[in-house]
Amino acid sequence: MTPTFAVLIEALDIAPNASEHGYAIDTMMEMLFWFMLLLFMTWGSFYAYMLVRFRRSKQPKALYAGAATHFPSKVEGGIAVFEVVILLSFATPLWSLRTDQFPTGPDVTHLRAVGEQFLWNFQYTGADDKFGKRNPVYVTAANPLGLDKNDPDGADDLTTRNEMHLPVNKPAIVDVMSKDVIHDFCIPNMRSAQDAIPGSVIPLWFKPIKEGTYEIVCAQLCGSGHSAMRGVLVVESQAKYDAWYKENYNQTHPKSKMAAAAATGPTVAGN
Ligand SMILES: [Cu+2]
Repeated sequence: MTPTFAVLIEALDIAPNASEHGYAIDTMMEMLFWFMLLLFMTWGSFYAYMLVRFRRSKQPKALYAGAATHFPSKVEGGIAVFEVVILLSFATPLWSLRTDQFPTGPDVTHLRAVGEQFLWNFQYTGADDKFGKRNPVYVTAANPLGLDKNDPDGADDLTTRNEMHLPVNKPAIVDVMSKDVIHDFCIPNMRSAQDAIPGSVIPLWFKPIKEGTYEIVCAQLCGSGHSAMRGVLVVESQAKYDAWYKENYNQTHPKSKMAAAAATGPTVAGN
């Protein structure tokens, strides 16, 4: 397991990390926290020292000439350089690792998360790793994503509402989208969040490393039902995941319905 230096975050057990990259994020967050505490204490002590050092009885008359040396400006310059180094050598490479280098291969689960006031729709690609086409004209209460039921790429797709499952220890790519307003697909335990912006498809990826049930929330104020916009992520063994997929697939693709659709020619099934 990846080592973590996030002592405080681990000890407080708030939204325990369950993703592979989460320890790096926790470590960075906590490092910054301790660094800020150090800065606060340093500047706080400096302030207290100044109050005592320049108290009225010792320094009755103010000096109007200002600083006599360039030392403070050099310190400020040094801090600015240090911050640029932090940004370019730590933050930017970590960001590029998350946004440019996506996992590939047969182990990857690929799905869409489509925000809607006020729930999350999910669409899994199935074995062919291809999403079935969507078209707004097919959107109905029974087909909220507007899937084109005649598209062969979509034949093995599974759609769910507010329920997402993933096999443990395998990477997942989630294409985050929205049907209406700006939402934010956020799974605190996976240390993952991404704005869902109408008209955009923005992928994020993570690798769950602990089995369990985790909360999916909307992290952008998106309307009156925003706080109710919650889903669950179930991370389980590959066998359990496969069984869940099959069971839900059979429920949403009843054989009789498919046969009827095939017999009557191209119609929009599921209306
Ligand atoms: Cu929302």
